[in-house]
Amino acid sequence: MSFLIELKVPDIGNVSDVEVAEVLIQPGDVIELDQTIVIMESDKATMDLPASAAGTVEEVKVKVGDTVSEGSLIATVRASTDEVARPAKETPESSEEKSEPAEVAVQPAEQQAAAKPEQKPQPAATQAPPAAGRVSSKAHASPAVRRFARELGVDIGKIEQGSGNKGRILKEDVKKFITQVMSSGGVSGGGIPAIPAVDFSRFGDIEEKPLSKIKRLTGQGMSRVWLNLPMVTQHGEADITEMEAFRKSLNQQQATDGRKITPLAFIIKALLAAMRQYPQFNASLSADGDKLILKKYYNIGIAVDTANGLVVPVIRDADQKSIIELVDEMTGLSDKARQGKLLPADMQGGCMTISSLGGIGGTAFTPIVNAPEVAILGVSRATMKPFWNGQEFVPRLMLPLDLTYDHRVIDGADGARFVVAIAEYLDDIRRLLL
Ligand code: CAO
Repeated sequence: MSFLIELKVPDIGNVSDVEVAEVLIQPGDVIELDQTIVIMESDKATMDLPASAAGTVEEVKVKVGDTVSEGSLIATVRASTDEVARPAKETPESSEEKSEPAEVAVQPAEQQAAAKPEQKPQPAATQAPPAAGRVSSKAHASPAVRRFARELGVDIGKIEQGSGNKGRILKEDVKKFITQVMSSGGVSGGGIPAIPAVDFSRFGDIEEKPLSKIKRLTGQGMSRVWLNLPMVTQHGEADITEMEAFRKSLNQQQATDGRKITPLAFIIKALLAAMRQYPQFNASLSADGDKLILKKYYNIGIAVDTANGLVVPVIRDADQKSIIELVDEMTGLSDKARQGKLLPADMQGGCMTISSLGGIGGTAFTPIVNAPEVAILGVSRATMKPFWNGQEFVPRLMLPLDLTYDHRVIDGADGARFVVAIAEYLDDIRRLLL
């Protein structure tokens, strides 16, 4: 004979509207008596709610974030007669404050269940894997340790073995877990498994070379962005045939007092014009993700390749600078970068970054957004291409543009419009005067 049992929140003292912090069961789970099924969190304490009956979970009635009080239905469990729990005195285990023991509201199912033919609880043959982010119910840890882990964003289910009695997970184990994850590349969150260590010397001679501080910090920053931002790269092309003719003539005529003007100065101008046209690109998402912070200033970061690694000095108020002034500032900043003389202030306050690989080569790439900026413009090497003008193919110098954007802020259509706008400004730089 089987019964449907309702697992309810018992008397938890004078506390009501307690938040469900973790749900450790799902339909089909076979649970044991006293197994923690839900963790609740009040202002003052974390409480484990133990199962007052063993059996197979039929329905889970709460989810994380719900508020519950005494009598709230947590789940229904199907149990056979011999499994039906003691309607015992039980109370949620509190990590910080003890509630008075209370009667658990175990309601042996509706009498109709008794009338049903005997049915043993079936262990779910194909149990669903735990949902992403769900804490393993196998983790053996006190509520205080669970809360500690939760506050640090650690999925306690990922800690295989605790160092406490009978493998109980202690705070030290949580700290050790974090250290391990951090030292394997600083990648945490989402419980991403580390890349296994390999002894490469087994396969041939090797040499170990410590990473520069810049490279290590860049690596951490890139991993953080990669894990936090849903990024899309929009590719485009600008016809810079006329722009390049003008730029080269400037350089040839020594019109710039010996300065070498590269395409980058014009690309900065075109980017600024597009940012003015589409202000959502000159913005950052607030830390809570609820607001877009639109900036009224225009600071452009330029990725500079140095012997020690990548750095991104910032040209402040770039919108107020002429082509010559931009060239001077870029030259000054990239020299400073390559001599390792940039100050932290030189690299702060950027609104959008340009990563130009045009001097090196390549046809396209997918740069990573320099968050909290919302987009980055990648530039590859311009090449001559046959362009169909409606009547014939003509040779045009085409500049590849790769815009990576944070898809939480920028829609695909806006991404495409933005690239088209930059291309139009570069196609005909007279538009920059408008
Ligand atoms: N297409 C064709 N030629 C280009 C070009 C392009 N898109 N961009 C630059 N060039 C040419 C320049 O005109 C110059 O030609 P000359 O030698 O004939 O005068 C040559 O390439 C070298 O330019 P440059 O790279 O020295 O100068 P720049 O202003 O274009 O770039 C800087 C300056 C600091 C951005 C660059 O030196 C640099 O460090 N780039 C690497 C950035 C990087 O590592 N990005 C990756 C970051 S990961 O996302």
